Amino acid sequence: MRRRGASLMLLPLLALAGCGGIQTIGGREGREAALIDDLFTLFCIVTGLFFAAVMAFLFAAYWRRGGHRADRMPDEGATAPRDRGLRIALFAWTAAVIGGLMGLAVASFLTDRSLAYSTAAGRPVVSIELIGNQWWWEARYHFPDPSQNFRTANEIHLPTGSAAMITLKANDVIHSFWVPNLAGKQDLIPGRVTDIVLTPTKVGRYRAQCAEYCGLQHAHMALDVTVDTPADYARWLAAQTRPAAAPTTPQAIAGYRFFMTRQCSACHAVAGTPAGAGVGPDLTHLMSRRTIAAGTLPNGTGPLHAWIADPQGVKPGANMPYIGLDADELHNVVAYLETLK
Ligand code: HEC
Ligand SMILES: [Cu+2]
Repeated sequence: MRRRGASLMLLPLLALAGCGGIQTIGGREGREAALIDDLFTLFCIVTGLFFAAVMAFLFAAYWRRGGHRADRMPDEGATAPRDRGLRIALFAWTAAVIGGLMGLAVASFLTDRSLAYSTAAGRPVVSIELIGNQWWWEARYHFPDPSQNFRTANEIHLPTGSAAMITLKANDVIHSFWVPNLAGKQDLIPGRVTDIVLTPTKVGRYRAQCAEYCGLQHAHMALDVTVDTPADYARWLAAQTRPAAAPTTPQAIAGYRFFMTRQCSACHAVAGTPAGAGVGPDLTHLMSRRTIAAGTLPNGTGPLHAWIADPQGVKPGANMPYIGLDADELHNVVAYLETLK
């Protein structure tokens, strides 16, 4: 029994172990997340106080009745003089409950206004169209000068201190965009356009997860979110806007030929080449991403071989088919992909 008690006491610690890190509720690395976190704290304090008061009254009543001697009937004559005090206490309690609930309602309303304010007045500097697909994310960066627009996949970069307007669309089924460290959730609904504003305040790397069950590989639909200083962000933008450099080694050139003449270019785009399809992720700057297949594998030579040799083995059900390259073709294609810096 002592042992059981000790392990029970460890439970809350275990629950707390989930706090902190790149994907955590209660994170305060964005203006919106901090607003929601403040509201949550207020709710915990107010409801906690009421809970404590109810428990205190309960124990006081039990104690006054004489504890376990519940069979002792109350003496009606003896309690009568206390009625007045009891009535006042009941009125006070009712007033406190109404006041508490109204306070929480007003606080929720103000937080909501504040979140909406960031949409209206934040004058978003960054404009991203994020499209949910089974089971990967397409990101389209939009600029006042459309010649600077570019696409990437399964990752976004944001600068600190600016509001980013994320426009959300779904290509197939409902998905949900959720970077808990930065803001609340927003659904992506086929045929509708929704949006959410993120105003990151702290440089770092965060993980977004599709938060609406969307089929077989729902759990492997992550988005890598990097918050940069404005200078780093500008550097990243400049690199992303450039088209892909032409391959130079014989192996990479052979891989390029395979890519452009076989199935790959029917589904993928590489800016600056004839490949312009949008069925799968844009690969123009594939090697600048930390993961492939929406967070399923880390990016690198080995995982790329594994993925292209057998995408269905890595992510069963994914919309990239088994192609059946021979060993040379596989090495060549990966050599080409590795030039896409
Ligand atoms: C029928 C369409 C289709 C074909 C053909 C296809 N792909 Fe894909 N590819 C996809 C889809 C869809 C994904 C995203 C899968 C996911 O993450 O669920 C993908 C993902 C990838 C990724 C990971 C990209 C990232 O950022 O996560 C790479 C690399 C890739 N494909 C390379 C290739 C190569 C090389 C070929 C040719 C040998 C090829 N693909 C053929 C549809 C296709
Ligand atoms: Cu999804």
